[in-house]
Amino acid sequence: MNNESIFQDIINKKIQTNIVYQDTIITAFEDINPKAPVHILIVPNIFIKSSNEINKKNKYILAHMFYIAVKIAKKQKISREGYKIIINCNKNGGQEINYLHMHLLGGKELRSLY
Ligand code: D5M
Repeated sequence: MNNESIFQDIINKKIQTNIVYQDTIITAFEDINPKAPVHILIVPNIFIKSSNEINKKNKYILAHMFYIAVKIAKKQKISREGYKIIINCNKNGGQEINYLHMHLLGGKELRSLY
C-alpha cells in the first residue's frame, strides 16, 4: 500500500497534526490512534521506507531520532516511570505506514512482547 504520503503531508504541514518537535532532520507528532497516554511518532524529514533502508549515509538520522525521543520522554515526564520505543518493519513487524517511524509510548505500564 502506498500510504507514505500521509507522513510527508504531516511534515509539510498539509495535514493538521499536533507536532511536538521539528528540526531540519526529523519531525515528531502525536499518534492519531494512541495506544498509551503518551504516544508520539518520530519520523525522518527525508523519505526512508523502513528500517531495511537504513544505510551508511542515513544512519545518523536514527541516532538523532533516538536522542530526540528520549528528550521528548523527559519533557513529557514519562522517563522516570519508563517508556517503550518501537520501530515496526514490513508485514511481519506490523508496519502499516510505509515510511520509517519510531513510536514513543509511555504514561502507563506497557507489557513486554517477550
Ligand atoms: O504505525 C502507524 C501509526 O501511524 C499508527 O499508530 C497510526 C499512525 N497514524 C496514521 N495516520 C496518522 C495521522 N494522520 N496522524 C498521526 N498518526 C497517524 P505502524 O508502525 O505503521 O503500525
